[in-house]
Amino acid sequence: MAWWREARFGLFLHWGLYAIPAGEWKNSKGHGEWIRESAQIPLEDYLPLQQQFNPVNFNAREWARMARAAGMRYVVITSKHHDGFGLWDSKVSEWDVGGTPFGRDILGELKRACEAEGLRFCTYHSIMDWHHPDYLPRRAWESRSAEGADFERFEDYLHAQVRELVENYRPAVMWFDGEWERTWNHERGVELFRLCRQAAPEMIVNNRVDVHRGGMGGFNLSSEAVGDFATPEQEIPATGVPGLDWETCMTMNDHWGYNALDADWKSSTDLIRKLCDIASKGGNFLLNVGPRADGTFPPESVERLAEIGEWMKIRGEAIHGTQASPFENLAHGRATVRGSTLYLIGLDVPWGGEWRIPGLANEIRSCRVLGLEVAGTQASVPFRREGADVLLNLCMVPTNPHADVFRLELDGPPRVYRSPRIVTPAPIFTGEQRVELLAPAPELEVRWSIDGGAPLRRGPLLLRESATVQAQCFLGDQPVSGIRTLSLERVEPQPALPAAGSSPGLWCRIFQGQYERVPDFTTLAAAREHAVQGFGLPQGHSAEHEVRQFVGFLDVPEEGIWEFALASDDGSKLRIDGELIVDHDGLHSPSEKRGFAALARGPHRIELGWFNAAGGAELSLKWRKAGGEAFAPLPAARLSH
Ligand code: H79
Repeated sequence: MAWWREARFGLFLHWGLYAIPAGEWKNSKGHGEWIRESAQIPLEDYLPLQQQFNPVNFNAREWARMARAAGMRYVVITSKHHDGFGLWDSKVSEWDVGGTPFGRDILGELKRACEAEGLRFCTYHSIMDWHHPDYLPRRAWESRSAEGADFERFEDYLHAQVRELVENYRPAVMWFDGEWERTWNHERGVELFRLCRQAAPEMIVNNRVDVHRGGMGGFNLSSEAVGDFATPEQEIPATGVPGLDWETCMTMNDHWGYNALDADWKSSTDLIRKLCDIASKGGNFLLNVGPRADGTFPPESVERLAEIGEWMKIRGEAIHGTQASPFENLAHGRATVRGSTLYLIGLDVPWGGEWRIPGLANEIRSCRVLGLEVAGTQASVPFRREGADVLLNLCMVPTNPHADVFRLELDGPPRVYRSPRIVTPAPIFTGEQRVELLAPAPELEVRWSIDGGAPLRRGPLLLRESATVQAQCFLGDQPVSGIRTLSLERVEPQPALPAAGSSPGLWCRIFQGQYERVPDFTTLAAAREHAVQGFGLPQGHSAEHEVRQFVGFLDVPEEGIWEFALASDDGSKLRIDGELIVDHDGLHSPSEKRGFAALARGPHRIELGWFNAAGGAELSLKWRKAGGEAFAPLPAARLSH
């Protein structure tokens, strides 16, 4: 991963037959690379595009030069998108550029151009394939019958194409997508991942090779998931995840494939700031261009790449090879680090005033603005200290309309005073609760308050009532960190019921219907109902448009706070004694939510609602004593109805 982490910035290319209609089909507009699906184009109407594909102005060297000049370090091109069309002449397919009037090896030309420009060449390869006769499921609106289709045969084809790509082009990254349909599963993902590792051990593979990527957020939810990096799409995560590699992919306007009418372009400033934001969180930015049918980039994309490049030429050192910001809370900008160099990237800094950098323990050897030279030497920025904070004096005028970068040379890697951690087993408690206050560095002392005043009290904290705890780190008598706040609520345990059910297991009611939320069961008639052993779905269950309600009693073995982990695809809701404990409602791919309940020893009413709109189906409920070790399924012996 070393080169990939260093690179930080890459070019995504969505190019294929869909560039020809350029977003319009008959009287409908607003399409992109999904046009076959979004305009519901039967295969026979889409096939003729192959004979129209003739991008005579395609010049791979120009593309690679533009990427290089923008400060990008790698290029990911669609070897095959969901329409199944290949940008190389595949031995196992006729549905590729080999069968077009153009006939040239697009991937090969781009690969050589990338090498000439010092860029890594990478491929995007869709698992979902709307062209291959063996791919399943068929679109609902397709006229082609699914009879005789054999997904395993499709899988062989997929493997053969991936092997070909590796043999012919040795991509540095294999970027899979289209993995969310019910035919794809973890086992198939693992097999494809292994094939990639064997064929090219150095090749990086994204997490969409496997299922469970957690929707557009893109982070894996299962510890068994394979894949080398997470793939948030069209979004930047709120924070980075230490130790986890990730890459945000994003469009410059609102389409990946070329759409001639899409004028909703992000400004260069916006794109540059997004790159800074991503780098400050330790991620990569894969920025998309959808080339036109003639083989050229849209002028708006060309212009943006050039403007980003202008900025990167002088300030790229704050992006390439850097690591995430050490700050918890830096107002007015972003930060990145390389060794003992700290980059502060101003986004809305108080020009003419001072920029407060919170809790920086290092000695600062120098502070300069990149690109600001006075009489041939880099201009120094005056600064002063106030307690543990550093105040940069912004007496100069900005040098750049997008973002100015301040480079601070420190006496070593940045040491930043972060606020203390407030640790309790749960946000609720019964009786009394000891609260742990952990300092992030040994030389710091934590002080606290529970009355809304300044955190001045020292020593252990024992709560007997609900309170909002505030905690701050002190160095000697100096407060040096931000204040951490956590509200803790004292609750009475929910009393147990006089009796549990008389039969073992739960009562499960099954409903049919198209829902986007867990429905109100009181007004619904069940299609079927029967007793089940516990919460979950039957083995291999994949019914779509289905709703289930589980009702019964849970016999709680000891009084206290219990934590419940509810995993589902799609939404689910857990109620205990009528109270909503976990709200995991709405359309989503497999993910988990947790909640707490204060329960007395003995039986409690438990109710779980779940629905699946379409695609994969999943449901599991686990629990543990708050602060306890591992989650475990609710024991069948404790369930009744
Ligand atoms: O290639 C570009 C798009 O064509 C493709 N990915 C980028 C890189 C793309 N395909 N689909 N989408 C984007 C949106 C699809 C979203 C969903 Fe889902 C698929 C919603 C439900 C199934 C994402 C995956 C959220 C849950 C599973």
